[in-house]
Formats: sequence, structure tokens, C-alpha cells
Amino acid sequence: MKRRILAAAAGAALALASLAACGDSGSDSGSGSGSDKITLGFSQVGAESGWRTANTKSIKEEAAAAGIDLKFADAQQKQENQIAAIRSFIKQKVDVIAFSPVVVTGWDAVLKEAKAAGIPVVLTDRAVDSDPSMYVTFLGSDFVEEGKKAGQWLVDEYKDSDETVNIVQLEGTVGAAPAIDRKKGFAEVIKANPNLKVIASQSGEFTRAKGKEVMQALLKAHKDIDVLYAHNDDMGLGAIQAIEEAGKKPGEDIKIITVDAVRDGMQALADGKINFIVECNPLLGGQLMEIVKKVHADEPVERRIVTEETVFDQEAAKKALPSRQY
Ligand code: GYE
Repeated sequence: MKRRILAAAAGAALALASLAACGDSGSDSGSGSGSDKITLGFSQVGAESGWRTANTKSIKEEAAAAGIDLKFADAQQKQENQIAAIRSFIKQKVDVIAFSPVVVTGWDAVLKEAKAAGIPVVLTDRAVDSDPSMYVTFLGSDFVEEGKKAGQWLVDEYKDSDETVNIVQLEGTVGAAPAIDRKKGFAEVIKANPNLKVIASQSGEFTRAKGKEVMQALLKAHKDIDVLYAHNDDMGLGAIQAIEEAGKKPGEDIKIITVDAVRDGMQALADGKINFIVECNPLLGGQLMEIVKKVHADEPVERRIVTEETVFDQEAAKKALPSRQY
């Protein structure tokens, strides 16, 4: 398809002379080559969280706005479904493939197949451990940095205390980049205070239901939990239910830090049930479509595009809530 773009550019004069043959009548954006609609195959992780719902909506809306023909597949958090979807995109000869890899490992074979078929691949949201030459770019957050921000809040919160602080951690999906990196960044920073102790750490699979279930078990096993660090809002929100059902006050008896800053998380933060949220921006659709257009036009793109993000405490959440988009 790249060839088609070049041909379209080279033959611009010809195209003017024979509008009827290749006129791109549907588009009035004047965005360039006047080539056919770009076809993008996108394999999404699933629908596990509020973050994911917002991410999917952003991708669908921005594809429509950019006039890109989107083939969207939901993998229900299963790598084999993603691999099957990517293979089917290759078969359909889409112009560009993008995906948010559920886990980090195990992508070499299918990435090679895409490369052999001459279809460029763009990673969004989550990273893989394959050779970077197998994909064009990776658009998404710096998850280690997010973990560090979570840890830094805790270090500051307990800087004047010399008591032991018992922390439990709800990790994201096992083997997923945000689970690995949010744990890593957090651990690195809390080392600064030896009183900060992670006494239990388990996966809650990034879902509310699992977050609640695991927290119920943790509350039974440990009577003295001071802090919960959850790798996303949804698991934190599930855990809040478990904490309340156990007769404790979330945000007071147990301090809570989460990541994402989706609306429900921000509401719980404003209500005092969460203490601190590290933002992870799901609105990647616009940037993704820009990248897809450039890649298709054979223009250079940066190899790594990091999303800009902030953090929220309870006061900041109250201010941000009315205009929160997701
Ligand atoms: O934080 C979580 C989701 O990969 C950044 O996946 C994403 C994470 C997000 O399920 O809520």
C-alpha cells in the first residue's frame, strides 16, 4: 500500500487530469495524497477496566474522525486471541496493524509474520520484549515512572514517622508491562524508607471483581494492613468494597494509592476513600491515528512516544472531576 501512496504522489498531475478515475470524493480534509482509505487492524487487550473502556472509545472515535477504516478485535485478556486477530489482519492485508499487547513475552513469531507480509506494526499502551526492529514505534505511558510516583507519595506521607508501615499490593495482569513496571518503580522508591514494608503482593488482574476477592483474602490473612497500593483504580475500587465490608474505613484505616485516574477512581479520591492517584492517560486514539497516517505515507515517526501524565491528591480530584472526560 505504501507503493500506492508514492504512485499517487508521483502521478498527481495525471490524477488532476482524470478526476473521475481516482477522485477521493469522501474526504474534504485536504490532508494530502488523496489515496484510498487506510485500513487499520487493531487488537485490543479486552474490556477489563474503566481505563480500557475509555481507551477503546478513544481509538474508535479518532479512527472515524481521521477517516481510517478500523478493524477492531477484543482479545478478552487472552494472548492467543490477540495472535489470532493479528494473523487475520495479515490475511486481510490491512495497511497497518496496531495492538496493545496483553503480556510482554511471546510475540516474536507473529511479529515476524507481519514483517514478512510487509505490514507495519505499531504498539500502543503496553510494551513487548521483542526486538524493536519488529515494530515501528511504541506509544504509551512510562509505567516505571508511574510506580515511582506512587512510591514517592508514600515516602513523603510517612517521612516523619518511624513506625513500620505494612503495605499490600494488588498487581495487574501477570506478565503485563504495567504490572511489572508499576511494581518495579514503586519498590525502587520506597526503599528510601526501610519502615515501608510490602507484606503481600498478588494479582487482581486489573478487574474490580478480582480486586475485591483478593483484598478479602488479604484482610483475613493480615490484621494490620496500613496501606494498599493497587495497580489500577478498578482493583482499588473492588478492594474498597472488601475493606468496608470488613468494617474498616478506606482512606483512613487503610490508605489507598491507585493508578489511572478514571472518573470512578477520581470520585472515590474526592470522597476520601482513596488517598492518591497516579494518572495514566487512556486517550491515545488521536496520537495513534497520526502515527498510522505517517507510517502509511512512509514518513518517519519517533521510536518511542511517551504519554504525558500527572498525579492527583484529594483536593486536586475535587477540582478535576467536573471536567473529567473518562
Ligand atoms: O492501567 C489498567 C488496564 O495497560 C495502562 O490496563 C493499561 C492498564 C491500565 O487494565 O486499568
